[in-house]
Amino acid sequence: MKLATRINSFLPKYDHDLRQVFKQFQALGLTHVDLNFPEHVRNYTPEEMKALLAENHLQANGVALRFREEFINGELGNHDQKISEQALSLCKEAVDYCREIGGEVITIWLGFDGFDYSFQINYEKVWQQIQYYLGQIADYASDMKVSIEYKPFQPRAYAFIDSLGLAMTMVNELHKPNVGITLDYCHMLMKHENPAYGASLLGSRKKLFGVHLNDGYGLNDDGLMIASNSLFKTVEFLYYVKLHHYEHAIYFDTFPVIEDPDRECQKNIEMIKKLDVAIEKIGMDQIGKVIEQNDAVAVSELMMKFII
Ligand SMILES: [Mn+2]
Repeated sequence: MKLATRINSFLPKYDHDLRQVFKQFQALGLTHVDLNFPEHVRNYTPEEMKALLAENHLQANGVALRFREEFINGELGNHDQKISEQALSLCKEAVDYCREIGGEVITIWLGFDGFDYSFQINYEKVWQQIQYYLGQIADYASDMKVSIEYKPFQPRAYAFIDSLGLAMTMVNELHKPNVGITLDYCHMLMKHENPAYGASLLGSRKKLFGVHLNDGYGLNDDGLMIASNSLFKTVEFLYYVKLHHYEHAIYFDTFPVIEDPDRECQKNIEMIKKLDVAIEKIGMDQIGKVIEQNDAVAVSELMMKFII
């Protein structure tokens, strides 16, 4: 199992020093790293980063774009196309960096593309503009995967690509083999989506390019420890992730603020391994048979097997 976690959760404890953080990652048993671009890479050339990863027996899963203040009114879909061009340049730099450190996935979360008011944006124009730029990025990153991470809202009142449905529509209209979707478990709960449903549809279509695992209560991006609130939803989600042989890292997108990040991460690792063993013990085929019955009582019986 390829496992990664949120670097920002560790930085405050380790003097904001990636060297110390990666050492901890290795000690915890993590295998992969997702770097926020540009903030995590600012002080490291690709060669230095590659060496640092190798030193700690870690591999790059990929880089995740982080757009800051200059993009506050939109990134790829900004009304001012000069700003969108800057966003595109940043994405291309991220692609170059990712390639050089041996990463495979460019994750793009368009946090500022969205709207707060009625009549604020021209939806169709923004849709076409975002699609155009995503296409440009996909062509530039033709040897890599470009993955759209969606979130329903925050920081905007409405995100532009806010759901599995819209993300899939964008991917389908783009029709590029290297563009897919990252499912963030908490973001899905915020949209009242069932994470497993998304993993099933995307997995079947070979479009599941990223998994951000965490937990929450649905109203917020809570970033809780995995399986802490919705245990069975997590199990169902992992079942489909396994069923479709998801090949990239599972990234714990959790936000320990009060908790010690090492202990918190250790529990996430223990939990996912335990759940994996439990799924194997019951058996993928057996779970598949229960699904085929379409019987809620049989499902309840299955759930009890997980807690014995
Ligand atoms: Mn995420």
